[in-house]
Amino acid sequence: MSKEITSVEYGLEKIFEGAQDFLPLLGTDYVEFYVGNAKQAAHFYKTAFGFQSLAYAGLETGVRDRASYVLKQDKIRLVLTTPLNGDSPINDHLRKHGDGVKVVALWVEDARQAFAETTKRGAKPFMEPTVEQDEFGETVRAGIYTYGETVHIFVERKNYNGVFLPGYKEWKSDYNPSPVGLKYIDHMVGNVGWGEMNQWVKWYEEVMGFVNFLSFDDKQITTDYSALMSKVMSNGNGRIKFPINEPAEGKKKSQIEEYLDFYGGPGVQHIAVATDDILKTVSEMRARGIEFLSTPPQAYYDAIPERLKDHMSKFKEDIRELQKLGILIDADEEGYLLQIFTKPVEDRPTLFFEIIQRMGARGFGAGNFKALFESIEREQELRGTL
Ligand code: TYF
Ligand code: FE
Repeated sequence: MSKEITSVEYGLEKIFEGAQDFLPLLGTDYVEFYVGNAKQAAHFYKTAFGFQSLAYAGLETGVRDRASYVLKQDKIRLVLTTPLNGDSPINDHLRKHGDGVKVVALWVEDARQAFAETTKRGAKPFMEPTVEQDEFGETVRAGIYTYGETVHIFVERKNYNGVFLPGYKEWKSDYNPSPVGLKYIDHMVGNVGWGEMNQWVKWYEEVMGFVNFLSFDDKQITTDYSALMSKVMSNGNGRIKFPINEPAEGKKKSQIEEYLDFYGGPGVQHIAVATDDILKTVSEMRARGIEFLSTPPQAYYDAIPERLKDHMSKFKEDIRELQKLGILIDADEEGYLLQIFTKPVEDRPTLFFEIIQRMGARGFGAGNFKALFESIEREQELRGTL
């Protein structure tokens, strides 16, 4: 993984002076999903999301209890893991949550130190510091629990030259659909239970040294039904951003409550991935079968020039093209952003993806919340969960 920092991240360094550096994070290392059938899930993420085959561990490589497929697209690495027998504890996770994110792995210089600093501050251990090695070198990993059964694993890969981690073999496939332009993970959002948002905000502050740099209360983001509150946590260099949502009381059932019911508790709600050509990325994904939330009404697009104001002169995209694909547009002081949300990618209405293109803006599309939540409510209506 390169240490390249985007201009967005440079700007954030000034804002996050308040963050503490007892846990320096270099970036997201990988995201691991527990799934019912990793072979088929890998095919889906290759075909529809344009990921490339990278590495594999399973029976053929001497691993007896699980199979893991590692996929890559630019800086993003996904690991899809499935249990190989009924005794595996991964089954308990699957029974409870269905397919979903188990591990948000963070790249560090020193995994032992990351584990020591965070557990000292109250983190519940998931995995003691563990050295793994093969002919390509050595890695150290250690893990802690965050919300629900989700974990953070700290990955120290010093001079490791293998394709992913020790124990994995290079996965060469004859089936290689082209990438769709996904570049890096912009943010990953967690849903937590009623009244639990502030304790997780405090946890990220105290245990991880993060800062709360943006908050959305229920008045800003309550439509007729889909009430929630959200606080965005960031590490000191701004590379890692974790918004945390909790349900709020609305006229009908909050989308966050729907998630909690079907996931069986707190977990990762969405993964936002950055592209620098959202028109191309989204048309590719649509052509490959990915379903996105419904397009907002004409009035939403009519209001765009007014919303963009001074940024309109810099605005390069054709609003009609964006509308055709259902892409949302928002602006803040620093620039604008383009974003769109998939429908959940499992049968349970749980995890979904966001595709985002930042044109200077550092926000999260607050101006789109109303249109977005109305689209989500239309889906909830169809599911009978409103
Ligand atoms: O990450 C965010 O905050 C935006 C907005 O259920 C958002 O992507 C917030 C809640 C939600 C979907 C999107
Ligand atoms: Fe988001």
